[in-house]
Amino acid sequence: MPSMDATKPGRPSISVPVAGLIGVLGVLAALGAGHLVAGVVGPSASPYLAVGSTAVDLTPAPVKDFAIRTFGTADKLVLLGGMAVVLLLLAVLAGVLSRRGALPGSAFAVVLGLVGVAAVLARPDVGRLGVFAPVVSLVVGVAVFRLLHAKALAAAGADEPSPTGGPSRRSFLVASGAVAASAGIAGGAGQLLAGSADVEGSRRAVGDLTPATRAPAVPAGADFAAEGTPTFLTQNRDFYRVDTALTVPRLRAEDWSLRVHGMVDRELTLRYADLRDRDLVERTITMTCVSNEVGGPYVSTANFVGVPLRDVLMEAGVRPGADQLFSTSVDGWTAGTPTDVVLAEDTGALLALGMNGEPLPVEHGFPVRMVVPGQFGYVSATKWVVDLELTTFAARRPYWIERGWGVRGPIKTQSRVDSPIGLSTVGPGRTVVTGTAYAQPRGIAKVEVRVDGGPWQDARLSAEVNDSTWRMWRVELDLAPGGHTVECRATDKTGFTQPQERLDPVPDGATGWHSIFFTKK
Ligand SMILES: Nc1nc2c(c(=O)[nH]1)N[C@H]1C(S)=C(S)[C@@H](COP(=O)(O)O)O[C@H]1N2
Ligand SMILES: [Mo]
Repeated sequence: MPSMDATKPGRPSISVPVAGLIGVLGVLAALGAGHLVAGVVGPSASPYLAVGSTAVDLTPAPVKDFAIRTFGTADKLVLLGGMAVVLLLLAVLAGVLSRRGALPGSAFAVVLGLVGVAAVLARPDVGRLGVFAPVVSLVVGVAVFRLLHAKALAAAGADEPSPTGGPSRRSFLVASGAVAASAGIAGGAGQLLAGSADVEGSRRAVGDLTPATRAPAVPAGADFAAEGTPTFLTQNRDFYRVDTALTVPRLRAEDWSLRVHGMVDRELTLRYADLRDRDLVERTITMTCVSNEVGGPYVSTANFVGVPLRDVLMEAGVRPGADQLFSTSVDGWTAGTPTDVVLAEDTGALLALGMNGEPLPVEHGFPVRMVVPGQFGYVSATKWVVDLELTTFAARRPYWIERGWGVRGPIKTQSRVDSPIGLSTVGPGRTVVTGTAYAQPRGIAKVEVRVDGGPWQDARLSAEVNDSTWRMWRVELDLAPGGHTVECRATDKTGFTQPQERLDPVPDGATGWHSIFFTKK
């Protein structure tokens, strides 16, 4: 058995070029598979793109500015190209380190895969299914690397007659070719599936959405953020998000249009540029979700910039009897808003393009969404809106109404305790209790607090902004050491006080007093 003797001095080892090639093919297979799955579950789930986007996010501003100055609109290509070079070098290195055993390369493939998973999970614009892309990528990367490695090792160990002639060498070459071809095809297919729509590029190209009419500046003292309430304006990345989209609809501004039709005098079709070119108005609005439990988190505030929805409906000419404004999003979700609410001048409903100084984030409805102060989101806040039909409540039933929620969704007067946090322990001395109240569009007139079922006492309200926004409150209490329950209740400017009766969010919003229990040292 001469071959046994030949391999005696050491275990078989793969030649350097072949080892490097295996590393590269493993990475290509991983990327191709990930890109293909991303084509189905959402382009931003592609591990390569997600890592790239994360890199962009993490890049310090001066470097970003330099890149934009130097490479202009090619900055993204430069980044992706640079990533490719780094990745290939690492892949070659991992391959070469695996000349005898597959462990180093396998470990590299796992680490790379986990980086992809982390990057995809960190993307705000990836739907729940998105994580499949990097997971498939990881599995394929490891499997392909190990498969090719085993074949190459077999070929290296076999004493075969000619350099390319032996069956194990042929098997390796065939497998390598197949991997290279499949990776290319998978990546290309993923790209085709995702379409060539570059939504982030489109969003960046929008530029400044400077309003002709600015919202009054939020005064100092509009929140008690230092003492536990949210900040008055919610940063876009912290703004609550509720939608049915498994993957966020990706619609470029230049591809967007809005049809206004139904019971109107003349149909309108508006393009993004049509809205952009108008005098934009800015409004500070608190949005609220009907599915909030008492004390729940689905309430946030932003400066929205857009076109008054009322103006658009007036141009179309709403026919008498059209009591429902039926809006549809590009992904088919629908909402029905009372027409009289939208047409009332003081409502301030918007077709919003911007949010807190930037174009709408994709997950908050880019390019255009509706925002109707005073109405829960499910009856009014259609993101990615593409169709407005004037109709009647009798004629059409929107998405959540079909699923048992109320036809009408005015926001209910609510309040919650933000600090102390329930079940926490607070230190000695006076106890500061803060919280949030809202009753858009009526506005908050009063918030009362009581401890352990005692008498109600008035809380101090934060500086007022407008009646379509939330209002923070604060009290200082002298409490004995031990456990305490704090409750709050708000009264709106119509004189209506939030009722004690606990009702579920279904069908049209929860009621009841928020109460928290905490311990004082
Ligand atoms: N297209 C679409 N728009 C939608 C929804 C949705 O599921 N799809 N959800 C609505 C609901 S229930 C709420 S509360 C608000 C939330 O908006 P946000 O995610 O920007 O906070 O969007 C509304 N607009
Ligand atoms: Mo909602």
